This record gives sequence, structure tokens and C-alpha cells, in this order.
Amino acid sequence: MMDINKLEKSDLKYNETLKKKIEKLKSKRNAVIIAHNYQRDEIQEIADISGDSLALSQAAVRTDADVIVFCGVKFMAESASILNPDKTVLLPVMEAGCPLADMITPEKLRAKKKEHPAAAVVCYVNSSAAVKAESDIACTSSNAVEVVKSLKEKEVIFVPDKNLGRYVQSQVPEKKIILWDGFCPTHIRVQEEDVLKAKELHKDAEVIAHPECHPSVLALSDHICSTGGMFTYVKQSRSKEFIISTESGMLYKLQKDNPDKKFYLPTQNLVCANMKLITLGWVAHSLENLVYEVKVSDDVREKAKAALDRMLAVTGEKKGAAIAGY
Ligand code: CIZ
Repeated sequence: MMDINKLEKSDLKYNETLKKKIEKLKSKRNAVIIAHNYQRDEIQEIADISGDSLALSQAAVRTDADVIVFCGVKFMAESASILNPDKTVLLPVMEAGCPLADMITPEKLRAKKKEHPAAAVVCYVNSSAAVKAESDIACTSSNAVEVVKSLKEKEVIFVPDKNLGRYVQSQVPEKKIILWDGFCPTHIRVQEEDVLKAKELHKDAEVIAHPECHPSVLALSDHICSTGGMFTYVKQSRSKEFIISTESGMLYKLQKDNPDKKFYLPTQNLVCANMKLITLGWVAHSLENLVYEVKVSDDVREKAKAALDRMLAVTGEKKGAAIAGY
């Protein structure tokens, strides 16, 4: 199978031209480029800041740039806009959505709330601003357990990722978690057999999985954590080899930060097509034409921000976040 992160020589030359153009446009616009850990290698290379969605939005608050080019998917650019309403937040490709976030709507969530009036609603950051606005508190994959534990309610509606919800339930047995039937189409591509085969091939490797993976994959893992948590864990581990069950873009920075260690994906199918829509060409286009601006209406923004603020009050400064270049 073709490795989407490997480029042909002609692409590399063209990319160098684009990188120079992006540099010029960046200073003309007083812009900062921030990139999610799942972005293409060449996008992570040009980014001023890279990390997970929440760490990026928080880093964006600290920048004095006028324009934020968010190389990620739409819900992430929305979070950046919610936390930075006075800045211009651009998503280079408007179609870069998140199928998991699209598996829930505010209307459907309102109906679920009616069925369970005593339950608190916890929404994973991988959700639209409108769904966050309907939730009591947001969470990330690094703080979901802590957020759920902090609630006084015994019942929790957890949306939209059922695998993360099941993982939280396993860590917080004292609460009743009502799951939503959502999932990440990329993470569920890892199968038990893929992990078993990879373990057979790399007998000394530690297995690390993202909690969006299927429970049978998590059961085979030595460590379960968010992308930010993976950087922290790998750095302090004595192991030299790791099998990584999350989106392929993670390998770029894991390898860069740990040149003496080796990383393997259990399957080459761990590619999020939406994340990979962002290319250097689209970043240049975005800066040149100031497109596509992501804005959240004031009423939705205020409520969604309240859900994010409550989460930050529980976890304080984000733990396990890995922000490079900041
Ligand atoms: O919140 C994020 O950035 C995502 C999608 C995953 C993670 O674990 O960082």
C-alpha cells in the first residue's frame, strides 16, 4: 500500500517552493500556523505549533498573531475560534470535517437528555460547537476519566465516541455511563489480529493505543492514552520499540523527538482522509485569500465556551499536552 506520508522527489521540489511562499504570506498576514498531530509530515514541518486539539486552541490564545491557520479538522478550528473570538481562524479546506463529530446533532442530544433528566452530559472535544453548547462539560481523551470522576451526578450521558465512553466506564465503575453510538472510522480500523501480528513481528515492542480504538484492541495494549500522553509516555519509557495504534501522522513527531526509538503501526489503514485533505498548496491558498474563516455564533459560542471552561477548571493547565515549537 502507498504510504501517504512519503513523497516523490518531484513533490519535494514543488513543496520547497510552496514552503517559501507560505513563509512570505505568513509574515504579510501576521499569521501563525498550527497543526494537529495527525497532519501530513510536511504540514507538521511548517507548523509554528503542533499538538492535540485542545493544546493547540490554548496555545492560540497566547499568540499575538492576527490570523490563525488551523491545520486540522473543523471542530478543532471551531474550538480555536470559541477560545479566540477576536482572531481570524482559518481552516484551509472547508470539507475537512470529522465523521465522529457528525454522528451527533444538538437535536438528537436534546432528545437523549429528555430520556435521562438526571444525567450530566459530557462531550468529547470531537464534537461540533452546537453539541458542546448542549453539554454540561467537555473532555479530551487525556482528561475524560478525571472529568467524569469530578461530577456529582451518578449518571452520565457520554457523547459521541462509544469506545472512549466504554474505556471511561471501565475506569469509573461507580458511575453509570450512557453511551452514544458514535465511533472514529479511522481508529476502529485496527483489528485484534493486526495487533497480534505486529506483536509477533516486534516481540520487544510496547503496545500503545488510543482510547478511540475498539475494546478488544485496548485489551491487548500495555498503555492507553491520548496523543499528548503518547509523547510523554514514549519519552520516559525504557523500551526501544513501540506499536502505535492511532492515526499515522503521529509517527512524524514521535520519530523526530525519539530518534533512537522505533515505531510501528499495526496496520497501514490508520489514515484519516479528512486530516490528510490539508496540503501545502491549500495552506498557501488559505493565507493568500484569507479562507475559510471559521466563526461560531455568539449564543452557541458562550454556551460551548462554558463547557470548555468547566473542563479546564477540573483539569487546570492541560496535562499530557505536547506542544512543539511553543
Ligand atoms: O483531541 C485531539 O486532538 C484528538 C482528536 C486526539 C488526541 O488524543 O489528542
